[in-house]
Amino acid sequence: MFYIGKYFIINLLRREDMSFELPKLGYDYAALEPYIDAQTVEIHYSKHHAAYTNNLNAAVKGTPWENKTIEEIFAEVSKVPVAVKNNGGGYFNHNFYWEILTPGGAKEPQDGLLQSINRWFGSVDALKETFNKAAATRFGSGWAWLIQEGDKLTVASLPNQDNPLMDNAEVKGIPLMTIDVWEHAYYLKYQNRRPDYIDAFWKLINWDIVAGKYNK
Ligand code: MN3
Repeated sequence: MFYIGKYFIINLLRREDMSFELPKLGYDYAALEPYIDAQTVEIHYSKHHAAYTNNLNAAVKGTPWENKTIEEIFAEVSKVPVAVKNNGGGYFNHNFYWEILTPGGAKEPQDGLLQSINRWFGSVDALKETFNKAAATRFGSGWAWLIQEGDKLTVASLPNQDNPLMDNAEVKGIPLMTIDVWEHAYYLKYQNRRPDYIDAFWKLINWDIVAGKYNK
């Protein structure tokens, strides 16, 4: 009985340690109103994001990737089963998306990040124009990204749940900012008006968090 009990407890701890967890939202579902409506946030987080997280845990179970971090999985994503890639991307990308948003908007980028934006795009407005175009013209489902490659900042859109940390991504680098342009991210409020959602997204960017990723 003792050994059975001990074994059971160890297994519970291992599962808890190794599973990917749905991170808590740092705000209420309604906190991004009026730019992103409460129902969209609730469904996006508690259904879509939760499903990617659960499906990722199921997909890595019993595989060589079960005990790896999501970044380690992305570094060799060309070798992993497609369910690990797609759900791993969905898990990471949504963690990232919720993290870089903040209720009520945020101040403009500052200091080193601002200097770098000015250097590579000319101005924050020019970055916005480039980023919005990438997001608006992504055909079908995907994400637009602000990416740091060494010293350089660049903007790209990637399909599906791909991201720039994946070893086989079309554009690689450190992700600084992202927008989800899958229809589930905006359709309830904006229907076919994806550009209006992208414009509204700029009212919610947490530039302090983006700067923290840049400074790394
Ligand atoms: Mn989504």
